[in-house]
Amino acid sequence: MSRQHHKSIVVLTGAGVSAESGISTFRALDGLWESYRIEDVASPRGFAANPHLVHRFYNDRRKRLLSGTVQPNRAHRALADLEASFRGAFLLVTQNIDDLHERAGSKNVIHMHGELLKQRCAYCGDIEAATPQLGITDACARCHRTGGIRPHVVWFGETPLRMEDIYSAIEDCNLFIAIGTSGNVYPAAGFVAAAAAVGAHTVELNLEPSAVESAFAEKKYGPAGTLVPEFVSTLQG
Ligand code: BJW
Repeated sequence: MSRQHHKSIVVLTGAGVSAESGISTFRALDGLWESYRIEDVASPRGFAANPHLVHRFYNDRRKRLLSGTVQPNRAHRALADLEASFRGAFLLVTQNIDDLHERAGSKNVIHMHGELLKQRCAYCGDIEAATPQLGITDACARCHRTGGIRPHVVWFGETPLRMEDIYSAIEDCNLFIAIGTSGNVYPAAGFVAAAAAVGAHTVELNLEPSAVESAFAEKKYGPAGTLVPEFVSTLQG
């Protein structure tokens, strides 16, 4: 399959694309949800009940992301190369809140579940670069109220970001590739069905079959750092 056959590509990435960079996934046996209960740290109710715990969860992840030990891997770089060499429309939708796609050179990126390096005021909606350690006494730079500063991430029950742009790109795409995502969380897990419905070729690249594996026309299993450069080279060949 050469890139000449594809006019528009949408790539969806999940935690698996960053696993080889040293960032924990969520649902692995040693994943984040083994140490934390999802509803405690990734829901508005959890934040209301224990903001200290939620701030600590995200502060620790932010510190690690900025520590220097976490760097983009071959999968991030291959996707940036694909975008740079592809002549059609290219959109990278990531569920990840890290900035590794941007550090690798990707340009047209939507962070549908938000960004760890940003903070948002729950009162006025102001979005700013995150301070290293968010806390409950932080004041908003715009409305000056305290207690409303939260990570700029999308928790369960909240609406993912830029959904109209995402669905519009999927409706126009003829190649949809999902990489390193378990297919457990919606609406992202439903994108493959939306892409298949418009006739796009659909590809799953993952360590193991996802929960929505049967919806994909083509699937390859192994580490993203190996699979993604291999697959990208088939598109560039
Ligand atoms: C490798 C690898 C390697 C490892 N190489 N691969 C009942 C039915 C259907 C839906 C619902 C329902 N009840 C409620 C819902 C909706 C709910 C939902 O989906 N719940 C499910 C649990 C059932 N969804 C929501 O609430 C969402 N909002 C919503 O639906 O709003 C309504 C709406 C929809 C559409 C339009 C408008 C409005 C919000 C979801 C928010 C998710 N938030 C989180 C946390 C915040 C960010 C953060 O803290 O980082 O986002 S949860 C967490 O899961 C995080 C991730 O982005 C997300 C997805 O996880 P991901 O990336 O798939 O990671 P894993 O760990 O699950 O999988 C990793 C994969 O990689 C595995 O398969 C490994 O094998 C693989 N892997 N190493 C390649 N080296």
